[in-house]
Amino acid sequence: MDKKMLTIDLNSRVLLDKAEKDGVETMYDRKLGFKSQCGFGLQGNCCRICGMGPCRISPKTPRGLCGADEHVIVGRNFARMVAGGTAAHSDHARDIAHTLALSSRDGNYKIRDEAKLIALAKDWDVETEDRDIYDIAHEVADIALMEFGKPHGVSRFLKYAPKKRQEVWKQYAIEPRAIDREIATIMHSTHIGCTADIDSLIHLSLRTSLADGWCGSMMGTRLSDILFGTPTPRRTEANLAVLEESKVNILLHGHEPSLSEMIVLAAEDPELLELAKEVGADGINLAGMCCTGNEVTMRHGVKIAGDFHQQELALVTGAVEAMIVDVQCIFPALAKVADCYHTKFVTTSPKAKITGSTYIEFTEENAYEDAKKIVKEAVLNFKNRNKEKVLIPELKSAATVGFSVEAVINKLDNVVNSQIDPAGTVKPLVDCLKSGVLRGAAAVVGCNNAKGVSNEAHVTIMKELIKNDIIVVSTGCGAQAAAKFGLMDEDAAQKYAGKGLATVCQLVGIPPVLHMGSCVDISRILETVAAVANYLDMDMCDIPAVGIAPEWMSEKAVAIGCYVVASGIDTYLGIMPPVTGSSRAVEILCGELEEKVGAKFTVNENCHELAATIISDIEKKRVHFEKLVEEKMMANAEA
Ligand code: NFS
Repeated sequence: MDKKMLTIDLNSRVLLDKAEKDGVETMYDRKLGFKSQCGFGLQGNCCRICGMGPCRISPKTPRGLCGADEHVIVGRNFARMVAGGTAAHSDHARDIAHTLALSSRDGNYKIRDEAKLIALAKDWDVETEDRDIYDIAHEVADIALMEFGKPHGVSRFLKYAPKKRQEVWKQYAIEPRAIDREIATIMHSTHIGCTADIDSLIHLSLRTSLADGWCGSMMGTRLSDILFGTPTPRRTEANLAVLEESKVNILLHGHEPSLSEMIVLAAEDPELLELAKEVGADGINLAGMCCTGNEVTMRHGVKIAGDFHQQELALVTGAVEAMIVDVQCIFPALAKVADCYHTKFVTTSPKAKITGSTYIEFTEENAYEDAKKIVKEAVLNFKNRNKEKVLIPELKSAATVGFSVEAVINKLDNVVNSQIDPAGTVKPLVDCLKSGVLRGAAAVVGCNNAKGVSNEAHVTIMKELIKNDIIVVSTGCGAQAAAKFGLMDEDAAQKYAGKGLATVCQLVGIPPVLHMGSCVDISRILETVAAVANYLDMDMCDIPAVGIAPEWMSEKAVAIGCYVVASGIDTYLGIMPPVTGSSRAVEILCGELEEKVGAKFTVNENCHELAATIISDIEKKRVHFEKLVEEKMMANAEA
């Protein structure tokens, strides 16, 4: 098989040829090298939880040594994926909370969105009158940090969900308590000799996932907005052609805005710009990958170099002076690829050290100095670039990014309502959904997965949805696919959207696919659906909105899928999770959950079929939604 057929990105194909010539191995070579993947692992019924194993379940050996059957083994493995994902998102939030605790008027980290801080402080009963904003920030940070280990009560963020949804969580006993407690409970319950009941394992998984969506992730997003500013729409460009031959190219890859925000500042430092001149460069060019890329493009318009599957290929351009990473989604293979070029592969976090990298520790206490040191390394490396090895591919697309909940609401509201309600409401969005001009809304999110063709499912599904007047919001590497393929550009609605959506986009001045940020920012999507449901006095499961992860791959994505379903939003996956070893697990996840939480999973690895199912399901959901709307109108008229 030609490995170039494993991606639809033409820049990636050019660089795969170059990698071949340069003798560089990439993920695509490794994929072809694997003849087949382990069937037990794929189905989720290999148990490595205790030292008697691994026990692999088959018709001949239907139980592990302890007697655990396929349902227990699949369920435990699944629950541990949810715990892993929740830990990753939430630990990110914990670091942001610590950063907020360090914020000061004359320090590296300042408060950029005072109104958001004050609102959160009021929600948490923190005194705000006549107090220094930084005192308020520090108290809020302390309360946020308590959310990880508080001994009593449930997440403080649950109250932002519609009342009816909160009732569902209470009734089904999945209100998440402290974040660390939920993760620890899963690790305990899945230890050898604890929970041996698939229903219970999925129940625990949902509760833990809600500690991610409605606590860790939501906290990460809120506190990041407070510290770094709530994103507003801005123009940018996407794909590897954003690298510039004449400049020092620095790639930011990973997840933590506390690092990337400082690198953005350091890259503007006159001293370093002068140094760049001295080494013969025309300046410093920053570009982002994965979720750090999303954070800095949302807030600064920093260009998007590419997505998860392009991290090695970015280095194959031979034009990158430094790849700076912190945590999550970083290929250890980058060390080897960097070795073939002059690129410095700089790791910065004690949580993610990688053999073969240059480790320069970044601490929030010494943030700016650390960031300068890292950028300086990159600038000094410019002179080591081998011009003969440089190939920057040609394609890039323009995009508008930066759609926070506030930005979405204000954009829509300004057109219809500006004189009536300057603060903005979701009414225009609701009206578009009620009238059917927009048939529904879909969040298309998540990673790239080597099980499929890079970007194919994302782009196919998004195009199908917008053609059918379903507005798409996107985060994570899915958002980067949309940006790369022109779906976030000004003319995208005219080119690809159905009449209803195109009209709305033209009127409002938005693309048909809205970039809402990084994966923790899926909490922005939850808040948008919650706001619509609240406005209509409905539950989230009544709204014609769906979640889709066409190319998901990480444990974080499993946690996200679970909390989106637990929030009442039907979720569609383009890659089968490792649960097919248990018929009961599939029955619950893809069926029974609907009775309990009002939503379920649907999986189809054929992206065309998946898109068709989603569109028809949204139309079915509309029948229910329109009936509810009508009932409410009649009730109002009678009253
Ligand atoms: Ni999300 Fe971000 Fe990308 Fe997937 Fe990785 S970057 S947190 S996990 S690969 S979307």
